[in-house]
Amino acid sequence: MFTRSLKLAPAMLLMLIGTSRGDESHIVIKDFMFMPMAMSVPVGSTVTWDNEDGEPHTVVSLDGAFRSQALDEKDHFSHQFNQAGTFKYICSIHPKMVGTITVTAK
Ligand SMILES: [Cu+2]
Repeated sequence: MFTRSLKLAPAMLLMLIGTSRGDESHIVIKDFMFMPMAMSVPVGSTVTWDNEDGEPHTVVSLDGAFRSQALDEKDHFSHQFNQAGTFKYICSIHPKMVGTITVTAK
């Protein structure tokens, strides 16, 4: 029994790290794409978009929940999601760039 709990300890530690990282998620903008295009986060999470592209992009929610300024290369934009739901967004400069954030109740 004792040996088994020792083996479980590292796995539990990884789970704790995974949980704390879950409160802040990153989406990379590169090659005219949001990566990942679809992301699911728990209520209260902050999502940060990092523009790693050599082009300006924006992050604009279709229902008006959030809207960034034009992000130059290395700029970023964050939004905290305090309501459950599905939030579709686009880059207003390149409307073919689309993404979805699904916010799940805790
Ligand atoms: Cu764009």
